[in-house]
Amino acid sequence: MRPRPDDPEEEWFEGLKIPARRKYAKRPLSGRARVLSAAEGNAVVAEIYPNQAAVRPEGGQARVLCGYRMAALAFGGNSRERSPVCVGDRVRVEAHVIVGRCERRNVLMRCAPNSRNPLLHAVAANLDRLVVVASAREPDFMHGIVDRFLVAASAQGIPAVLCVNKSDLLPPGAEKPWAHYAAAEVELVETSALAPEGASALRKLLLGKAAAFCGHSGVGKTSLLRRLLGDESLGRIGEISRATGMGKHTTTGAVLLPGPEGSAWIDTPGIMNFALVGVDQGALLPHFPELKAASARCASDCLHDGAGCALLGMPRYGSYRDILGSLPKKV
Ligand SMILES: Nc1nc2c(ncn2[C@@H]2O[C@H](COP(=O)(O)OP(=O)(O)O)[C@@H](O)[C@H]2O)c(=O)[nH]1
Ligand SMILES: [Mg+2]
Ligand SMILES: [Zn+2]
Repeated sequence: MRPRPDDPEEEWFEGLKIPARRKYAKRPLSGRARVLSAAEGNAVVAEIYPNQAAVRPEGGQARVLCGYRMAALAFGGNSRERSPVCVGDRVRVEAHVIVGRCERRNVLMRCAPNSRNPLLHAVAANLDRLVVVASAREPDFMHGIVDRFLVAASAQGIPAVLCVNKSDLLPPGAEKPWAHYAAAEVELVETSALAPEGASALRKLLLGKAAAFCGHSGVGKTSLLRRLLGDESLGRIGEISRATGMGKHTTTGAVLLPGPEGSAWIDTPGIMNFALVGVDQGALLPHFPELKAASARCASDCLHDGAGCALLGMPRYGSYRDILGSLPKKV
């Protein structure tokens, strides 16, 4: 089966080789399917294909292609997820079949748009850091998707790094509309994937950690990973405008790339719109820590929507209001 582009908001690439589906031995289902404990896992999912996944067995660097045993995974997983496992998932593999998924420490989840039945899309699981990548120029810094990723990270308890890339394109003395993120309990780094040492501060933050790189297309996620890993052949760069239609060999998914000192760095395709899952209106404010702190100065019945509110005029207030308007009252 070829991948079906049911999500046109993602990048699509031509020319990618999807491995031919191999035959998997049918093995009887032993015991009741359940979510496994971390100790029962023996591999980590590196990439998802239709009906298959590439995994990295514990301690090894090699990728192994596996099938799923759906019956085993369906019980433990959420039936609304568009694939039974995601990149970063710890799994149990037996004879080239994923027979179980371990509990997740955390998961970056979004609602996949444009499906007749909205599906949950687990982008990556078990992260030590979420690297939210934006660019200083080309495209100009945009806070909308940055704040959505920061909320998703905060809601899952994943420490976030805001990486503003393409710093080489910023004229000296230019205004930095991201400077205020230092107050938002976010680690802030400026990088240039083009300069030899342009990503060294980021590298220090991520060494030995599991980290997913997220953000709009074209901000330089793949270029940064090439720089960090010293591998110029990795991934696909700058193919944003060549998005193609149906029927091509394409992939949409995240890819786990093993790095130095046990680092597991995950490249993700650009997502135009990151729809939050599992956060309702009442739970949003704490995910904007600097707004939450300022709200102590509001009247106790303040709805943070107009005159007299202490949050008015703060840098991320507009962003907070935008996201609030997109969330359900209760989940
Ligand atoms: N000037 C400059 N260009 C960059 C930088 N990083 C990436 N690019 C360019 O931006 C384009 C998109 O990069 P890519 O890594 O594919 O972005 P991704 O979609 O986020 O993975 C490519 O043409 C890159 O060469 C940077 O730090 N500075
Ligand atoms: Mg990329
Ligand atoms: Zn208020």
